[in-house]
Amino acid sequence: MVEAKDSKVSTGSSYLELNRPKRVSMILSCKEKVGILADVLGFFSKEGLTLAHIESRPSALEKDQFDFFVDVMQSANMENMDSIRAGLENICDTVTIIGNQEAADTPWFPQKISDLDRFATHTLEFGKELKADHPGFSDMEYRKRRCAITENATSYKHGEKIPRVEYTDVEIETWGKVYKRLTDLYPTHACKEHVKALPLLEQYCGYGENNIPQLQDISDFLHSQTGFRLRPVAGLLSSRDFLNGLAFRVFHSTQYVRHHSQPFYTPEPDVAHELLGHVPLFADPDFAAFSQEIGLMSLGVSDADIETLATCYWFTIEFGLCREGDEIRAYGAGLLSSFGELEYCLTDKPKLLDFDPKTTSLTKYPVTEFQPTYFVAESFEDAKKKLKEFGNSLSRSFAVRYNPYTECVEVINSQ
Ligand code: HBI
Ligand code: NLE
Ligand code: FE
Repeated sequence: MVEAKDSKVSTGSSYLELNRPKRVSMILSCKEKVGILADVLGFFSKEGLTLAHIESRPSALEKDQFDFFVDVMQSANMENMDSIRAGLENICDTVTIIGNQEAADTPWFPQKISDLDRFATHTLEFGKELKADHPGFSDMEYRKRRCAITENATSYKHGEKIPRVEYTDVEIETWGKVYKRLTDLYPTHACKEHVKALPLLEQYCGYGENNIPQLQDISDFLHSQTGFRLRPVAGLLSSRDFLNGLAFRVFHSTQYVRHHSQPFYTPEPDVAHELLGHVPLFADPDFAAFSQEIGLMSLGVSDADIETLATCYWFTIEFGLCREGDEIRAYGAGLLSSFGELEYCLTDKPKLLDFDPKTTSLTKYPVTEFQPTYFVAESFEDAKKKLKEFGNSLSRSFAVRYNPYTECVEVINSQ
């Protein structure tokens, strides 16, 4: 297991290791089958690839399956990695290329759930993108109230109860308007997982037009359904911190309410966005797994890869559409919390494309207005599969897996 230091992850490489020829590591997961090792070795030989190391271990994840850890010497024959991967996929069940040994400059990442406490004071100033007349910017009384609420978040530590907020009449009225308009739209616009979860949230967590539910009650409920938990956050986190939290099935949630003058749309997350947009979906097992997958992929990757994953996050968890029989429905939280955009997204105004991480991750998007383009997923299961495959192309010199018993991330490499 790799030991995390403050800013870098030590990969334990010695001077000699750093100077040895470059290698590419992979994990080949296979079902027990006579002759499979010979098939794998035959493939490398046919491709003219030299192995520097091979070992097999029983898979920690799948029964009756085992993993070959292979280090291949870097050579000209490795130029077409896609065809090498495809060839290996004909032989093995899953192929994870865990990057080359050069990528030693791994940014720090949380390895245990309480490491998330370090993000508490890292929030970014949102405002650059906001017009100066945005009410969340210029209404001083509103800003003061928000500061009072966000104090809960900056001092919060993992394992504590999330402090309850006593909301004002104005805040409850704003929430009520949003709640009413959205719940009218959900039966025709929201995906089935959302429609299924809302009555449970009304029953167990105090969801309703006249009550703003409390984060702790929701966190307890989600934990009982999918293991997801909420953590209060003072505002926007960096994409890296925010995505890293998802690896632990932790969702950072704001607790303040949007400005009363614009209930139909706000560019910033607020409690209505988190509780009506995100929370119902985290109660669904497939969606929870999909979200955690993006989180796990974000641990220790380069800034460029974080951008790529943040874009995938944006077009799925935040603004995703999905197919349901002949219909298209919204599952993205940014849509499910804005009655303006929820109506708009299913008109013929925006452009709809099929979700495909490769193209999706290259698409630019505005953050303070309705989206011009949405991506449509076949299902959460399918989106997860596509994303996982795509994740193999990101540069990282190790793989990770989450251990739910210890609530720790385990680092897997060939050492
Ligand atoms: N921070 N608190 C918070 N809430 C979000 O929804 C959020 C964030 N930081 C980044 C982010 N969302 C995304 O847009 C992606 O960059 C991951
Ligand atoms: N536009 C959304 C809303 O109005 O609820 C919030 C999006 C946050 C990224
Ligand atoms: Fe969001």
